[in-house]
Amino acid sequence: MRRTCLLACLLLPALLLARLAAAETVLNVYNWSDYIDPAVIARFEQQTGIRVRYDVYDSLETLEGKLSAGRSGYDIIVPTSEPSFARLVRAKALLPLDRSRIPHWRNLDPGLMQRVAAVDPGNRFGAIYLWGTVGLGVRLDRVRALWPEAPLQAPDLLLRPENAARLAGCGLAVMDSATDVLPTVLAWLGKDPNSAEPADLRAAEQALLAIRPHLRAIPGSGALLDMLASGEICVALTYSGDVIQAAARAKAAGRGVELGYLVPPGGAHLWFDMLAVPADAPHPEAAFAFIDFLLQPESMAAITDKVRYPNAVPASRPLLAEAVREDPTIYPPEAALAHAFVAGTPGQGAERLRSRLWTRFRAGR
Ligand code: N2P
Repeated sequence: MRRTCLLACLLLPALLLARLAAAETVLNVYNWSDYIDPAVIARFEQQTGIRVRYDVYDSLETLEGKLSAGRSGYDIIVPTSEPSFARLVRAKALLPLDRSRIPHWRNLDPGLMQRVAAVDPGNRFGAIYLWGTVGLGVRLDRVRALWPEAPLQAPDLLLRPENAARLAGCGLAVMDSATDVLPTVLAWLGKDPNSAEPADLRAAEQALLAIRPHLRAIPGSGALLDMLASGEICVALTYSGDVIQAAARAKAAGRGVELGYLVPPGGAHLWFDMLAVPADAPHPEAAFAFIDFLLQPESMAAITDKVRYPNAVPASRPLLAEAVREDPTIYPPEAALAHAFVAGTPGQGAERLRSRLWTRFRAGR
Protein backbone atom coordinates (compact mmCIF):
# COMPACT_ATOMS: atom_id res chain seq x y z
CA MET A 1 0.00 0.00 0.00
CA ARG A 2 2.70 2.47 1.07
CA ARG A 3 4.68 1.44 -1.96
CA THR A 4 1.76 2.14 -4.29
CA CYS A 5 1.33 5.56 -2.80
CA LEU A 6 5.01 6.28 -3.22
CA LEU A 7 4.59 5.62 -6.92
CA ALA A 8 1.20 7.25 -7.44
CA CYS A 9 1.53 10.19 -5.05
CA LEU A 10 5.12 11.24 -5.50
CA LEU A 11 6.73 9.80 -8.58
CA LEU A 12 3.90 10.18 -11.06
CA PRO A 13 3.34 13.92 -10.54
CA ALA A 14 7.09 14.46 -10.73
CA LEU A 15 7.28 12.49 -13.97
CA LEU A 16 4.33 14.39 -15.39
CA LEU A 17 5.89 17.72 -14.51
CA ALA A 18 9.15 16.73 -16.16
CA ARG A 19 7.27 15.78 -19.32
CA LEU A 20 5.38 19.03 -19.36
CA ALA A 21 8.58 20.99 -18.94
CA ALA A 22 10.12 19.11 -21.85
CA ALA A 23 7.08 19.91 -23.95
CA GLU A 24 7.14 23.64 -23.10
CA THR A 25 6.43 25.55 -26.28
CA VAL A 26 8.95 28.15 -27.33
CA LEU A 27 7.89 30.92 -29.70
CA ASN A 28 10.70 32.32 -31.83
CA VAL A 29 10.12 35.98 -32.61
CA TYR A 30 12.26 38.01 -35.02
CA ASN A 31 11.32 41.68 -34.78
CA TRP A 32 12.85 45.13 -35.29
CA SER A 33 14.99 46.46 -32.44
CA ASP A 34 13.33 48.87 -29.97
CA TYR A 35 9.93 47.79 -31.24
CA ILE A 36 8.03 46.25 -28.32
CA ASP A 37 7.25 46.74 -24.65
CA PRO A 38 9.00 43.84 -22.85
CA ALA A 39 6.16 43.83 -20.29
CA VAL A 40 3.79 42.71 -23.07
CA ILE A 41 5.99 39.68 -23.78
CA ALA A 42 6.11 38.87 -20.06
CA ARG A 43 2.30 39.01 -19.84
CA PHE A 44 1.95 36.75 -22.88
CA GLU A 45 4.34 34.21 -21.36
CA GLN A 46 2.51 34.30 -18.06
CA GLN A 47 -0.96 33.90 -19.55
CA THR A 48 -0.14 31.20 -22.10
CA GLY A 49 2.81 29.32 -20.62
CA ILE A 50 4.56 29.79 -23.99
CA ARG A 51 8.16 30.94 -23.68
CA VAL A 52 9.28 33.67 -26.09
CA ARG A 53 12.75 33.70 -27.66
CA TYR A 54 13.23 37.15 -29.08
CA ASP A 55 15.81 38.22 -31.71
CA VAL A 56 16.10 41.60 -33.39
CA TYR A 57 17.20 43.15 -36.70
CA ASP A 58 17.41 46.79 -37.66
CA SER A 59 17.07 46.79 -41.44
CA LEU A 60 15.02 45.02 -44.07
CA GLU A 61 18.28 43.98 -45.72
CA THR A 62 19.23 42.00 -42.59
CA LEU A 63 15.77 40.43 -42.30
CA GLU A 64 15.68 39.39 -45.95
CA GLY A 65 19.23 38.05 -45.78
CA LYS A 66 18.33 35.87 -42.81
CA LEU A 67 15.15 34.55 -44.43
CA SER A 68 16.69 33.87 -47.82
CA ALA A 69 19.09 31.40 -46.25
CA GLY A 70 15.95 29.29 -45.49
CA ARG A 71 14.90 27.42 -42.34
CA SER A 72 15.14 30.50 -40.18
CA GLY A 73 13.38 28.73 -37.33
CA TYR A 74 11.30 31.84 -36.65
CA ASP A 75 7.58 31.70 -35.89
CA ILE A 76 6.93 35.44 -36.14
CA ILE A 77 8.61 37.99 -38.40
CA VAL A 78 7.75 41.66 -38.96
CA PRO A 79 8.58 42.64 -42.57
CA THR A 80 7.53 45.97 -44.06
CA SER A 81 4.55 45.64 -46.43
CA GLU A 82 6.71 46.74 -49.37
CA PRO A 83 9.08 45.45 -50.44
CA SER A 84 9.83 42.59 -48.02
CA PHE A 85 6.35 41.31 -47.08
CA ALA A 86 5.18 41.60 -50.71
CA ARG A 87 8.13 39.46 -51.85
CA LEU A 88 7.44 36.84 -49.19
CA VAL A 89 3.74 36.66 -50.14
CA ARG A 90 4.68 36.27 -53.78
CA ALA A 91 7.25 33.57 -53.01
CA LYS A 92 4.62 31.64 -50.98
CA ALA A 93 6.99 31.83 -48.05
CA LEU A 94 4.28 32.72 -45.50
CA LEU A 95 1.55 30.75 -43.76
CA PRO A 96 -2.04 31.98 -44.16
CA LEU A 97 -3.11 33.37 -40.79
CA ASP A 98 -5.83 31.24 -39.17
CA ARG A 99 -8.34 33.88 -38.12
CA SER A 100 -10.30 31.38 -36.02
CA ARG A 101 -7.23 31.45 -33.75
CA ILE A 102 -7.01 35.24 -33.86
CA PRO A 103 -10.37 36.54 -32.57
CA HIS A 104 -8.91 39.99 -31.86
CA TRP A 105 -8.36 40.41 -35.60
CA ARG A 106 -11.66 42.31 -35.47
CA ASN A 107 -9.79 45.15 -33.70
CA LEU A 108 -7.74 46.00 -36.81
CA ASP A 109 -8.58 49.25 -38.60
CA PRO A 110 -10.21 48.17 -41.91
CA GLY A 111 -9.07 51.34 -43.67
CA LEU A 112 -5.40 50.74 -42.82
CA MET A 113 -5.65 47.03 -43.64
CA GLN A 114 -7.08 48.00 -47.02
CA ARG A 115 -3.87 49.93 -47.72
CA VAL A 116 -1.78 46.77 -47.50
CA ALA A 117 -4.29 44.59 -49.37
CA ALA A 118 -2.69 45.60 -52.67
CA VAL A 119 0.20 43.22 -51.94
CA ASP A 120 -1.84 40.74 -49.89
CA PRO A 121 -5.34 40.43 -51.36
CA GLY A 122 -7.86 39.62 -48.64
CA ASN A 123 -5.21 40.25 -45.94
CA ARG A 124 -4.52 36.53 -45.71
CA PHE A 125 -0.88 36.64 -44.66
CA GLY A 126 -0.32 39.67 -42.49
CA ALA A 127 -1.73 41.98 -39.83
CA ILE A 128 -0.40 45.51 -39.45
CA TYR A 129 1.74 45.76 -36.30
CA LEU A 130 3.00 49.36 -36.34
CA TRP A 131 3.54 51.97 -39.03
CA GLY A 132 5.35 55.23 -39.58
CA THR A 133 7.35 57.42 -41.93
CA VAL A 134 10.95 58.21 -42.83
CA GLY A 135 12.17 61.70 -41.99
CA LEU A 136 14.75 63.70 -40.07
CA GLY A 137 15.69 63.50 -36.43
CA VAL A 138 17.07 66.91 -35.45
CA ARG A 139 18.84 67.93 -32.29
CA LEU A 140 17.05 71.28 -32.05
CA ASP A 141 19.13 72.75 -29.21
CA ARG A 142 22.42 72.27 -31.11
CA VAL A 143 21.16 73.23 -34.55
CA ARG A 144 19.58 76.43 -33.20
CA ALA A 145 22.81 77.35 -31.40
CA LEU A 146 24.98 76.68 -34.46
CA TRP A 147 22.73 78.22 -37.03
CA PRO A 148 19.70 80.14 -35.69
CA GLU A 149 18.17 80.60 -39.15
CA ALA A 150 18.63 76.99 -40.22
CA PRO A 151 15.80 75.97 -42.55
CA LEU A 152 14.11 73.31 -40.43
CA GLN A 153 12.70 71.34 -43.30
CA ALA A 154 13.04 67.68 -44.16
CA PRO A 155 14.92 66.35 -45.96
CA ASP A 156 16.54 69.60 -47.23
CA LEU A 157 18.29 70.28 -43.96
CA LEU A 158 20.42 67.18 -44.54
CA LEU A 159 20.33 66.53 -48.29
CA ARG A 160 21.30 70.00 -49.52
CA PRO A 161 25.11 69.85 -49.58
CA GLU A 162 25.47 73.47 -48.38
CA ASN A 163 23.32 72.69 -45.32
CA ALA A 164 25.20 69.48 -44.62
CA ALA A 165 28.52 71.33 -44.88
CA ARG A 166 27.33 73.95 -42.42
CA LEU A 167 26.08 71.40 -39.86
CA ALA A 168 28.75 68.73 -40.33
CA GLY A 169 30.48 69.57 -37.07
CA CYS A 170 27.50 68.61 -34.95
CA GLY A 171 27.18 65.08 -36.35
CA LEU A 172 25.19 63.98 -39.40
CA ALA A 173 24.00 60.46 -40.17
CA VAL A 174 21.93 58.41 -42.59
CA MET A 175 20.62 55.00 -41.49
CA ASP A 176 22.20 52.06 -43.25
CA SER A 177 19.38 50.84 -45.52
CA ALA A 178 19.19 51.36 -49.27
CA THR A 179 15.60 50.09 -49.19
CA ASP A 180 14.37 52.64 -46.69
CA VAL A 181 16.55 55.62 -47.67
CA LEU A 182 16.45 55.70 -51.49
CA PRO A 183 12.70 56.40 -51.83
CA THR A 184 13.11 59.61 -49.77
CA VAL A 185 16.14 60.72 -51.81
CA LEU A 186 14.43 59.99 -55.14
CA ALA A 187 11.27 61.84 -54.06
CA TRP A 188 13.38 64.81 -52.93
CA LEU A 189 14.95 64.91 -56.40
CA GLY A 190 11.47 65.04 -57.92
CA LYS A 191 11.76 61.49 -59.28
CA ASP A 192 9.45 58.54 -58.85
CA PRO A 193 10.40 57.25 -55.36
CA ASN A 194 10.21 53.71 -56.72
CA SER A 195 12.14 54.40 -59.89
CA ALA A 196 14.18 51.57 -61.36
CA GLU A 197 15.61 53.84 -64.07
CA PRO A 198 19.41 53.70 -64.04
CA ALA A 199 19.57 57.48 -64.67
CA ASP A 200 17.35 58.21 -61.64
CA LEU A 201 19.37 55.88 -59.44
CA ARG A 202 22.56 57.57 -60.63
CA ALA A 203 21.08 60.93 -59.62
CA ALA A 204 20.23 59.55 -56.17
CA GLU A 205 23.77 58.24 -55.85
CA GLN A 206 25.20 61.65 -56.79
CA ALA A 207 22.98 63.33 -54.20
CA LEU A 208 24.14 60.93 -51.50
CA LEU A 209 27.80 61.19 -52.52
CA ALA A 210 27.54 64.99 -52.37
CA ILE A 211 26.78 64.88 -48.63
CA ARG A 212 28.95 61.83 -47.92
CA PRO A 213 32.05 63.81 -46.81
CA HIS A 214 29.92 65.58 -44.20
CA LEU A 215 28.45 62.42 -42.62
CA ARG A 216 29.82 61.23 -39.33
CA ALA A 217 28.22 57.78 -39.60
CA ILE A 218 26.02 55.44 -41.62
CA PRO A 219 24.93 53.20 -38.75
CA GLY A 220 22.20 50.58 -38.50
CA SER A 221 18.91 52.12 -37.42
CA GLY A 222 19.24 50.59 -33.94
CA ALA A 223 22.65 52.15 -33.29
CA LEU A 224 21.42 55.40 -34.79
CA LEU A 225 18.57 55.57 -32.27
CA ASP A 226 21.12 55.34 -29.45
CA MET A 227 23.34 58.00 -31.06
CA LEU A 228 20.39 60.39 -31.34
CA ALA A 229 19.33 59.78 -27.75
CA SER A 230 22.83 60.46 -26.44
CA GLY A 231 23.10 63.68 -28.43
CA GLU A 232 26.09 62.44 -30.41
CA ILE A 233 24.31 62.94 -33.75
CA CYS A 234 22.39 66.10 -34.48
CA VAL A 235 20.71 65.48 -37.84
CA ALA A 236 19.79 62.01 -39.10
CA LEU A 237 17.62 60.40 -41.74
CA THR A 238 15.75 57.53 -40.10
CA TYR A 239 12.38 56.11 -38.99
CA SER A 240 9.85 58.40 -37.29
CA GLY A 241 9.28 56.52 -34.04
CA ASP A 242 13.01 55.90 -33.57
CA VAL A 243 13.50 59.67 -33.39
CA ILE A 244 10.52 60.21 -31.11
CA GLN A 245 11.65 57.36 -28.85
CA ALA A 246 15.17 58.82 -28.76
CA ALA A 247 13.65 62.22 -27.90
CA ALA A 248 11.78 60.71 -24.96
CA ARG A 249 14.95 58.98 -23.72
CA ALA A 250 16.98 62.15 -24.09
CA LYS A 251 14.40 64.14 -22.18
CA ALA A 252 14.35 61.58 -19.38
CA ALA A 253 18.16 61.74 -19.16
CA GLY A 254 17.82 65.48 -18.49
CA ARG A 255 21.09 66.55 -20.13
CA GLY A 256 19.56 69.21 -22.35
CA VAL A 257 19.37 67.14 -25.55
CA GLU A 258 16.20 68.28 -27.31
CA LEU A 259 15.19 66.24 -30.36
CA GLY A 260 12.48 66.89 -32.91
CA TYR A 261 11.14 64.86 -35.82
CA LEU A 262 10.64 66.53 -39.21
CA VAL A 263 8.57 64.79 -41.84
CA PRO A 264 9.09 65.78 -45.51
CA PRO A 265 6.15 68.13 -46.22
CA GLY A 266 6.19 67.41 -49.95
CA GLY A 267 5.48 63.73 -49.37
CA ALA A 268 6.93 61.30 -46.86
CA HIS A 269 7.80 57.66 -47.28
CA LEU A 270 5.01 55.91 -45.40
CA TRP A 271 5.43 52.26 -44.39
CA PHE A 272 3.52 49.50 -42.62
CA ASP A 273 5.20 46.67 -40.72
CA MET A 274 3.36 43.36 -40.85
CA LEU A 275 3.04 40.52 -38.34
CA ALA A 276 3.60 37.39 -40.41
CA VAL A 277 4.35 33.69 -39.93
CA PRO A 278 6.97 31.96 -42.13
CA ALA A 279 5.60 28.95 -44.04
CA ASP A 280 8.03 26.66 -42.21
CA ALA A 281 7.42 28.13 -38.73
CA PRO A 282 7.94 25.38 -36.13
CA HIS A 283 5.11 26.63 -33.86
CA PRO A 284 2.31 28.19 -35.93
CA GLU A 285 -0.32 27.74 -33.20
CA ALA A 286 1.80 29.69 -30.73
CA ALA A 287 2.40 32.31 -33.42
CA PHE A 288 -1.34 32.82 -33.92
CA ALA A 289 -1.80 33.07 -30.14
CA PHE A 290 0.92 35.75 -30.03
CA ILE A 291 -0.64 37.77 -32.85
CA ASP A 292 -3.99 37.55 -31.10
CA PHE A 293 -2.45 38.75 -27.85
CA LEU A 294 -0.79 41.71 -29.58
CA LEU A 295 -4.03 42.79 -31.25
CA GLN A 296 -5.72 43.41 -27.89
CA PRO A 297 -6.10 47.14 -27.22
CA GLU A 298 -4.22 46.91 -23.90
CA SER A 299 -1.19 45.26 -25.54
CA MET A 300 -1.10 47.71 -28.43
CA ALA A 301 -1.48 50.74 -26.19
CA ALA A 302 1.46 49.58 -24.06
CA ILE A 303 3.58 49.03 -27.19
CA THR A 304 2.78 52.41 -28.78
CA ASP A 305 3.37 54.19 -25.48
CA LYS A 306 6.78 52.56 -25.24
CA VAL A 307 8.09 52.71 -28.81
CA ARG A 308 6.23 55.78 -30.12
CA TYR A 309 4.95 54.25 -33.33
CA PRO A 310 1.22 54.28 -34.16
CA ASN A 311 -0.59 50.94 -34.38
CA ALA A 312 -3.62 49.74 -36.35
CA VAL A 313 -5.95 49.04 -33.40
CA PRO A 314 -8.17 52.14 -32.96
CA ALA A 315 -9.54 50.83 -29.62
CA SER A 316 -6.03 51.29 -28.16
CA ARG A 317 -6.17 55.08 -28.71
CA PRO A 318 -8.13 55.98 -25.55
CA LEU A 319 -5.73 53.86 -23.50
CA LEU A 320 -2.59 55.70 -24.63
CA ALA A 321 -0.71 58.14 -22.44
CA GLU A 322 -2.07 61.58 -23.26
CA ALA A 323 1.28 62.92 -24.46
CA VAL A 324 1.52 60.06 -26.97
CA ARG A 325 -2.11 60.28 -28.09
CA GLU A 326 -1.86 64.01 -28.75
CA ASP A 327 1.56 64.01 -30.44
CA PRO A 328 1.01 64.83 -34.14
CA THR A 329 4.43 63.43 -35.03
CA ILE A 330 3.32 60.02 -33.74
CA TYR A 331 -0.21 60.02 -35.15
CA PRO A 332 0.14 62.26 -38.23
CA PRO A 333 -2.97 64.22 -39.16
CA GLU A 334 -4.78 63.03 -42.30
CA ALA A 335 -3.52 66.07 -44.24
CA ALA A 336 0.11 65.10 -43.63
CA LEU A 337 -0.59 61.61 -44.92
CA ALA A 338 -2.35 62.83 -48.02
CA HIS A 339 0.97 63.43 -49.84
CA ALA A 340 2.72 60.39 -48.44
CA PHE A 341 3.83 57.55 -50.70
CA VAL A 342 4.36 53.87 -50.03
CA ALA A 343 7.48 52.25 -51.48
CA GLY A 344 7.14 49.68 -54.22
CA THR A 345 8.90 46.38 -54.72
CA PRO A 346 11.88 46.75 -57.09
CA GLY A 347 12.62 43.89 -59.44
CA GLN A 348 15.91 42.00 -59.33
CA GLY A 349 17.71 44.27 -61.80
CA ALA A 350 16.82 47.45 -59.91
CA GLU A 351 17.64 45.78 -56.62
CA ARG A 352 21.14 44.98 -57.88
CA LEU A 353 21.70 48.56 -59.01
CA ARG A 354 20.45 49.88 -55.68
CA SER A 355 22.66 47.69 -53.58
CA ARG A 356 25.76 48.47 -55.66
CA LEU A 357 25.00 52.16 -55.38
CA TRP A 358 24.64 51.78 -51.64
CA THR A 359 27.99 50.01 -51.34
CA ARG A 360 29.66 52.90 -53.19
CA PHE A 361 27.88 55.44 -50.99
CA ARG A 362 29.02 53.69 -47.83
CA ALA A 363 32.57 53.53 -49.09
CA GLY A 364 32.35 57.18 -50.14
CA ARG A 365 33.31 56.77 -53.78
C1 N2P B 1 12.13 50.10 -35.12
C2 N2P B 1 12.16 50.55 -36.51
C3 N2P B 1 11.06 49.94 -37.29
C4 N2P B 1 10.61 50.73 -38.41
N1 N2P B 1 13.27 50.49 -34.38
C5 N2P B 1 10.94 50.23 -39.76
N2 N2P B 1 9.89 49.79 -40.49
